[in-house]
Amino acid sequence: MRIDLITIFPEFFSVLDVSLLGKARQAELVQTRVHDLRDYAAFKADGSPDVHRTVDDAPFGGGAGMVMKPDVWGKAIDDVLEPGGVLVIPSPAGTLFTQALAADLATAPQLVFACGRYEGIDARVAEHYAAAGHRVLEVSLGDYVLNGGEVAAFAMTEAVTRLIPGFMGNAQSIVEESHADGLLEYPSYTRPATWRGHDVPDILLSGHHARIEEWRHEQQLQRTRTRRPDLLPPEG
Ligand code: 6GU
Repeated sequence: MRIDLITIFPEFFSVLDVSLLGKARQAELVQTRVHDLRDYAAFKADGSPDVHRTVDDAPFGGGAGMVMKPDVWGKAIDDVLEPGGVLVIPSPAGTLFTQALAADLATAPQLVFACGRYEGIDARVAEHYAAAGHRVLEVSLGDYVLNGGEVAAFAMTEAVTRLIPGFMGNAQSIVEESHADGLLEYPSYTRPATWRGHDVPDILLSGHHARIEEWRHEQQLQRTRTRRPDLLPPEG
């Protein structure tokens, strides 16, 4: 898989080297490339030089903040988006990013993350690449606001790349982890069996594997009921 990240803050993605992603890159399962959006802002839409390398402008219709220019984004995306590539636009106004979407994106040949500031990229950019036959997704991490798409793109990159077959050492840990089965993960314990007066639940020391599995499933349900009832099917 190839992942392209387009941003006005390319330094942001230097952490790609030190995260888990480093292993996948060594194994050549994923190739990441970071592009500076301002490299595509050397000329204005009319072809004249832009010494300021402007990437945004005031919104039509008025209002607060600035909107990122479609001509600059168009040049950048034209340069990196390949046939079959998925264009992902992180946005607090997008649909929710889920484990199911991460698993879906893990099978794509290319992901291009267009990281804009939170006021957004001119809406015609998404429209244009969808009309050109690309899969275009505007995706949000959750119900809170970040300054820009970079942190969100990084989170999505990590969620997707760890699902690429061959990336994780232990495939079973993917099957068992939170959200894979729609429930939160059960609590985990290791030695010592007593720590600062807190004991590990007896059942885990019993050696009864079937009962341990049953207990863990009950813990998953209990946790999900109290912490994330929205994940459970409606009662009745
Ligand atoms: Cl994808 N972008 C921004 N700017 N804020 C967010 C987000 C994305 N997801 C949650 N908050």
